[in-house]
Amino acid sequence: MKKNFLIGGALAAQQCEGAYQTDGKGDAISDHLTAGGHHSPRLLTKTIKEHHYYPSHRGIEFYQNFEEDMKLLGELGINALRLSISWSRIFPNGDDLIPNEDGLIFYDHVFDTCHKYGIEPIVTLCHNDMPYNLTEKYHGWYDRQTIEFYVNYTTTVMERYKHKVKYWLPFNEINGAIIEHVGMFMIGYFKEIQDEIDMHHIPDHPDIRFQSLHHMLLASAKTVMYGKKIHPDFQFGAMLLGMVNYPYTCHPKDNLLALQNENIFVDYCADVLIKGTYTNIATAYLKTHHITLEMEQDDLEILKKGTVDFYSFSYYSSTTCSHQALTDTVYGNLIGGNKNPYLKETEWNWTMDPDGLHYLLLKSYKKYHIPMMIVENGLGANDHPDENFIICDDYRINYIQEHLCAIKKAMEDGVDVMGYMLWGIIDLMSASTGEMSKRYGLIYVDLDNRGHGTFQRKKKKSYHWFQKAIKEFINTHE
Ligand code: BGP
Repeated sequence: MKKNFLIGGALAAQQCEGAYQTDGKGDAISDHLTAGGHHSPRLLTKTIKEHHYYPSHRGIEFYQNFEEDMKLLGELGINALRLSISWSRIFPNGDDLIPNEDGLIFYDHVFDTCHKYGIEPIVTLCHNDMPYNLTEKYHGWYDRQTIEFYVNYTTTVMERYKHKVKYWLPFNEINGAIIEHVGMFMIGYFKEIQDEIDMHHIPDHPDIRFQSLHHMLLASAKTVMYGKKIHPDFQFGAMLLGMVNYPYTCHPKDNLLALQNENIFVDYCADVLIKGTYTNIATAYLKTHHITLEMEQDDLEILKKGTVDFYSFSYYSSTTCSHQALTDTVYGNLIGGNKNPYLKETEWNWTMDPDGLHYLLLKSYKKYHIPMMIVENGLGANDHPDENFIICDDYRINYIQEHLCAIKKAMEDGVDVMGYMLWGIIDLMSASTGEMSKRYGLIYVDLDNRGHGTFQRKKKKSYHWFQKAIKEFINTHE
């Protein structure tokens, strides 16, 4: 392994910071999402309603506690931490001309604290969130003007933190925009919502989704282009929702379907971000679906110039697909599929498949030949502290161990892996359900699904295990 292998954790602003409307922060989409559950959807509400609970408003109070949290992460021995900047903390309305200095100061402190503990920040500029005002006034990413608002924001923060941050991810899971209905949430297009709606069932318009995605891809490319001018050492990553979608049987039609799914769901974006081009397969897909992208003259040139340096992705689980209608299904990260009889599932019905990670690394590296970074992976599980407040999360240890092992195997196969970030290294609320009980962390946070608790932090068994595992992983592979 290379000496500079990055190993650490990942967080997202809206799932941990809290501090709603504090120090000039504007409303973000996430602030309008109610708490849901495993089988009850989160609602997106146009206004903030008293009878609903909005978990992002307090998060885990990372905003107030980040120094204590970073100290725990420093002791853990990680050398990198992926976190996101809340766009609406910097530009409260999105279209403001001048940034909010208090917001900028907060992240100055966060990044300084990272460096104090020898932790390299990896910064997501937009983690499925945007200032709420942009959704009202511009229908999110559908309006081309949003590109300029975003670029104004990204250049502001890249200029401000150019001596503190080297690794940047312009968007989280940008290919989420390709998923029917969910993609409408990802692009922030809420025009038809009267009052409130299940966030995963916003009326779908493929033409609007793909046009908005084009704007996001352009915004990413422009950010890379300007970023390289701000500091030539900046490293930018594509950040994709990593999907392994096996054919359910060896029926040729299942195999073909799996390939077609992957071509569009993952490679449509990966090809633009990494190779700077819409491939024939992408344009043929648009044509068959009667979608015509509106482009300006230099759009394709911008995409070509603003390609990224590394391929990063989230990976939690795999699914299967069948050309026949099957009823036995599983959930997964934003998309589910057919159940795989060979694999076990988590309490939230996400399939556990470390071999899938090995497979994905091999396949994506062979396709793109740029360094790979796993920027999200982990197990969402209910933890049950005993009467002495001890948390024995062996299930989480097993999960992480098996996935680290899969990474090692991929590296032995020749894949250039540059880092591994454990999702939700400190317990935070779930993005899909808004629950606190779906915990990923090595550090427990005393908080329940309705926001009750002391917010006290406590190291779990997995914390102590990971502390050793990091050293072992780095030593055995140097
Ligand atoms: C990804 C998101 C993260 C995170 C993760 C786990 O899609 O980028 O923000 O939340 O999924 O999902 P969940 O929190 O729904 O368990």
